Amino acid sequence: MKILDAQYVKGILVPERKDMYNIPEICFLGRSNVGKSSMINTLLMRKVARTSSTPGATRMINLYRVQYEAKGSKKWIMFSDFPGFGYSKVSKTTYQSWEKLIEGYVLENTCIRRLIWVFDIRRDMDTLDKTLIEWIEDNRLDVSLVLTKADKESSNVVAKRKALFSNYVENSQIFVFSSKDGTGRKELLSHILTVV
Ligand SMILES: Nc1nc2c(ncn2[C@@H]2O[C@H](COP(=O)(O)OP(=O)(O)OP(=O)(O)O)[C@@H](O)[C@H]2O)c(=O)[nH]1
Ligand SMILES: [Mg+2]
Repeated sequence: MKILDAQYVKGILVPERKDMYNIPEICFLGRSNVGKSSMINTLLMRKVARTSSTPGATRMINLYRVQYEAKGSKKWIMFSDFPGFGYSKVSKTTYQSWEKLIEGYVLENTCIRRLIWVFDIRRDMDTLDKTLIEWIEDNRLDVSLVLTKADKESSNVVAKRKALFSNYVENSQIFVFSSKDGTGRKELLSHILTVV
């Protein structure tokens, strides 16, 4: 998969008609500050998404239209960067509005091909994550897990963490990634290509 172009389309703050672009879409979701926006930039090899060391950087669902070349033909795909959840400094009202936004967006959008659920490889799942697993299973959504910030752990620990996470989710593929050194970039892009 060769990325030819990537453009910011818009930020979505309130639920609206979701299928207006009518191209396959991949959503990046997960806890605040895990590295969702960085992952998009690394995958696209362009700094299109805003990142920050302070949690709560992404405050809307930001859409990026991506043109790529595969098997000699040019195609379009949408990457959507979600606000992170579980960040305590965001007010309860704001957080609830994000939850509603994300839930409505995901459940009503027929273009979504896969959720990419991004984890910090060093963190364990907690009750909030487990609630999300239930929601994903109840709604029969297709999800793949990506353990990012792998550069922060030794390869031994990375392998152990990957094995541990495979216990939490059945029927989901797990990938290891680093936005810092590009680990797993090719694998994740190829995976995305197989699901669109
Ligand atoms: N070492 C390392 N740092 C990373 C990696 N990915 C992201 N970071 C750092 O983690 C911080 C958060 O990254 P973001 O990409 O903004 O995270 P996010 O999940 O989009 O955060 P929110 O939008 O606030 O939910 C930044 O300081 C990044 O530089 C990685 O793979 N390795
Ligand atoms: Mg972000």
